[in-house]
Amino acid sequence: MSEVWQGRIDAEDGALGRRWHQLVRPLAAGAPAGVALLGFASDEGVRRNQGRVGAREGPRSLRRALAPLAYHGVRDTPLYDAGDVACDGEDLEGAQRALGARVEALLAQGHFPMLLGGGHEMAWGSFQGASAALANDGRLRRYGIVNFDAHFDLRRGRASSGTPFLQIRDALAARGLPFRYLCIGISRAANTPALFATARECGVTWLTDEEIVWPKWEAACRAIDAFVESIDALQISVCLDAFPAAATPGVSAPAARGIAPDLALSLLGHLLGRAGHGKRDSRVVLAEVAELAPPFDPDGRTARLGARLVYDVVSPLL
Ligand SMILES: [Mn+2]
Repeated sequence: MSEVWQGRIDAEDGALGRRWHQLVRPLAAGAPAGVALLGFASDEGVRRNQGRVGAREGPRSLRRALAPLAYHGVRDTPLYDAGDVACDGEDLEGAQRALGARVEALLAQGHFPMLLGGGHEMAWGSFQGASAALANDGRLRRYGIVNFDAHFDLRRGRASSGTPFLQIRDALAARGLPFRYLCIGISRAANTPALFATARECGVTWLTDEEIVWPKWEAACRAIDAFVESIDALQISVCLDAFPAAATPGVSAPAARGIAPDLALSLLGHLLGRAGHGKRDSRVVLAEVAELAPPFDPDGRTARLGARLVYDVVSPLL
């Protein structure tokens, strides 16, 4: 862990000159509630989905990009590194169950799980943990997911990085619970009519990449507001392929158009505020940044944007 959490130290500035690498510490049993960074080192789902593999190295790259970021915390909330859940070989289902068990335990201990991916198959693992943690308090009845993604990830068939949200839909349906899913940044060019039909069947709400532009900012915010009003618990998922290839080349399936990083970060901030993130009655249960593939990210720009997304989610809690 220590080799990743390293960087510049502005000793002359004391407590006001600190960076994340100086605050992050390993998560120990019984530690006070805080933010827990948990990696999902897997690209088995991407391999099964016929994408470019490499996401297994994503968590490590995200930590490296987070290490030098300036710390502005005012609440002394602990910031933990909870390590990685890794997918060894082809046992993706086992790794997803293990991720779920870790997430459930973190939530039970009062931590905010901030997940670092890893292929987007991580969303099925994190949901397993969230649903187990929420099953008894009624919030699972009004569980929602906001996913920044060029793709619906609602494929049928063997579990992969393309199927997690249909798996979630099916798991909720098996309990007689509704599926509330808002996708932001859907690309018409990257989803066939069959996939749009599945999204319609599943009652999905989406905004295409053509709708995520500054002149349509208000409409996007209103769509987010309406969605947040319909839920009591929120899983936030960000797939780094939602952005243009020029901004995030280091993903399994780069996008030609994508959504602008500044606009996406502003919408993420709007979503967090609307969901009460950082307040006592926050609806935000966990967040995840998926699909960073370092082998295709030679200058680290994809990791840098992924880290900024993590930073923007975590900072209001610190
Ligand atoms: Mn995805």
